[in-house]
Parts: sequence; structure tokens; C-alpha cells
Amino acid sequence: MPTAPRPPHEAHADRRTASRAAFERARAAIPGGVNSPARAFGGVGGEPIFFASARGQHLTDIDGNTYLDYIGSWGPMILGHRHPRVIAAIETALQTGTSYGAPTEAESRLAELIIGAVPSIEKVRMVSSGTEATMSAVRLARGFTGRDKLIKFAGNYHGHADSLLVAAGSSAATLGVPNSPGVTAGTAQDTIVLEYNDPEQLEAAFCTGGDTIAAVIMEPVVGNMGLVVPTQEFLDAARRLTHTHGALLVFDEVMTGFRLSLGGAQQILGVTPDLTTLGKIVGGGLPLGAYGGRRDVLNHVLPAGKVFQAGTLSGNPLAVAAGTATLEELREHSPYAQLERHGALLEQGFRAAAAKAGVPVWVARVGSMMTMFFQRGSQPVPVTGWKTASQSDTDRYGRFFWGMIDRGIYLPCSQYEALFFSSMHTDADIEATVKAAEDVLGEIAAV
Ligand code: KE4
Repeated sequence: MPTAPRPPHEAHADRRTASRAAFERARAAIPGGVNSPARAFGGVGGEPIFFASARGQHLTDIDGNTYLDYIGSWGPMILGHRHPRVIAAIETALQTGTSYGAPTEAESRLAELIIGAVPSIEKVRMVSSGTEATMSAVRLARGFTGRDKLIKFAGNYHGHADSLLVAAGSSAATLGVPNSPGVTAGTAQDTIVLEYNDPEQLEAAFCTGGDTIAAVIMEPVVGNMGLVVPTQEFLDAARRLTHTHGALLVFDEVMTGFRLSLGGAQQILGVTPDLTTLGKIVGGGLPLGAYGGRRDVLNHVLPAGKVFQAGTLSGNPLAVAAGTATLEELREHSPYAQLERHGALLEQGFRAAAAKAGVPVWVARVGSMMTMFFQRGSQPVPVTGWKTASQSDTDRYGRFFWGMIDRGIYLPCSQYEALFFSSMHTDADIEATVKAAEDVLGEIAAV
């Protein structure tokens, strides 16, 4: 009787005994043992790996294993870990103070850098996370328009503000239903959830309730269902319909901002939203988010206007120093051509490896964000939204993930996350990653 293959995460569990013990300890004190569910390995099985240090493109776990990092802290580390310029800026800021609860000129400097880089941003307010940025942008859109309804898209994640933790409703009107306990039906009913890349559905929503819609919020290039690119028709419809009906178009660029170009996704897509939200890279890996956009809209934010938003640590000097150094480095030594070259090599390598192994996949990439969707059929199916992304073979993805871990490659621990790489990754790193993928895909095909 052939024995069932061992779960992939058990193959080399002996290499991660310290992580196992650390996880046991963490679970006694922290819900699920992690401070964010994305780290819990729920999407790939097994237990999370605990890390001790990072430098450049490498991570080192508490068992001493090193990995090539394809998460980069879920996006912020575009320059690699502990970039000398970022570390020096934080150390300098440390010499004068860590928090004032009062304005500093460094915040104005960072605001000016953001305004100079992001096409849609004329004024910007800093907060401490991407969630705060999107939550505040939604409140601002509602305050500016005097309307209640919000349109979002299935498979787009915008942080954990209640009005954004909403799934597509079963009703024809697609009125939202909570997708977390604790989110009230009253909150969810003001969120309409549609299918990404479906301009007809968006048009219909505006036809039935255009004058009640405050905003459309979207990831202009999606990372949170795996990578999904928008069609020009869908982008044009979102821009046209919001303009025509007096709603605001909000690009959530927490992930894509400064990642896909210095001006984010909106710069390469050629569509200018009314509001943009930022996080991750803008803080250089320290806690900082931001929301900005049209001057006439931002002037509604307290104390310039009446829309309330506040934060004790907003514009924190250490986070501002890290973000400023990061944006200045990106501006002065653009990495985007190299990131594009490496992305093309990785994409071609993964595609060829899957084809050689006979494993059906759909590979999507923009710059240094990429996802290889494992598919169940024999022929690749384009992944255009949550309806197609959610058909992925997540078990196979889990096998791929653990096979790559065993070869020292740290990919996102979910099929529904994009991978990221940094300006510190080398040609040799990309080649080694493709070689590892060839090996693992060959093994997977045999299972
Ligand atoms: P934070 O509150 O996690 O800083 O940002 C929320 C957020 C908002 N908008 C987009 C497009 C995002 O991708 C995120 C956060 N992304 C996840 C990874 N998909 C962060 C990882 C985590 O939640 O631990």
C-alpha cells in the first residue's frame, strides 16, 4: 500500500526546531502566536518561521537558516533590509528625539517628496499604517460628498477598517455582508462589493445608485488576491463613472506606491485618482501610512476642514526619517529598470519551469510584484478577478512554498499574495530562484 506523501511542511521540520518552540511560546501570549494573521502560514500549512535578523535580500531565522527574501516585509523593503542610507537616517533622528506630538519640519519634507512623486497628490496627511490611510480616505470621501455608499472589489484588501471588511453579498444588489465577526450589518450595508475587471457591473451599480455613492476604492494593480492587472476598459470605466456621478476614485497604493514606479501604479497606468492611499515603502519599513490627493478634497480634513482624523504618532520622526531616506534613494538611484529586468527573468523562468514540469499555472507580473497561480485544469485560465483567482489549487501552492523554503527561498505564505523582490537581489539570486523552482515543480508534478 503506497504511503501518502508527508505533508510538505514536515519534510525538514528538524531544521526549524527553535521556531517550533518559539511558536509554542508565542501562542500562549499572542492570539494565534502572531501579531498579524498573514504571518500564520494558514494558507500553506505548518507553522510560521521566526526570524532573528535580515540584511539586504536575505533573512536569517532563529535556527540559523538563511533565505532569499521574496516578501520584503510584505512590500516595504524595496531597497533590501537595513539599507545603509535608511539606517543612518534613523540613527540621526534618534539623536534628537523619538516622538514629540508636535509638528516637525521633517514631516513637511516627506510630504513634499510624496507630492513631488505621486501624480494625484497635491496635499497629504500622514498616519501610522495602511489601514489608517484607507479608513481615513473613506471617511474623507464620505465627508466631502455627503454620501454613504462605498464600492470596493472582491479580492481587494484595504486593511481592517470595518467598512472595508465586507464580502460580496448574495443579493442581486451586491450589498455587502460582514466578513468578520464584530463588523455590524449596519456598517456592511453601506459597502457594495463588485467583481474586479467587470466594467458592466460597475456601470450598473452607478446606474442604480450613482447619487448615493461616495467613492470607489480599488487596488490599481491588485496584490491581495495574488497579482491581478486591471484592463484599460475597467480603469477607464472607474474614472469616467466616478467623475460623471460626483463620486471620488480612490487608488489604494499601499502596496503599489513607490513599488511599481516612483509615482506608483497610477504613473504607469496613466489614470489619476482623486485620492491615493500609501503605506509600506513610504515608511521605509517603519510604521507610516498616508492619504492624499486633490487639494480641494484634502482641505476638508480637520483642522483645515471638518472631517475628523487624528493620531498620536502620526508623522513619527523615526518613521519619517526612514521614509524620507527611502524615497530620496529611490529618486536619486532609480531601481525600477533593474527590478523590471529581474522581474522578466523570474517570470520567464517560472513559466518555463512550470511548462517543463507540466504543471498548469497562470503567471501575472508587474515590475517586482508577481504571482504564479497554481491551476486545477489542464490549460491555463487567465486570472482576472476573485472568481478566477479563488479557483487556484492552494494545496499545490503549499507544496511549492515548502519546497522553496527547503531550498532557502522565502515566498509569500499564501497563494493569494504577491511576491516582492528588492534592488539588492542579484542576477545570481534570480537564477538560483528559477533553478529551485524547476526542482520543486518537477517534484510537484510527480505527486
Ligand atoms: P497595513 O494596515 O497592514 O499597514 O495596510 C493595510 C493594507 C492596505 N491596502 C493594501 C493594498 C494592502 O496590501 C494592505 C496590507 N497588505 C498586507 C499584505 N497583503 C499586509 C500584511 C499583513 O496584513 O500582515
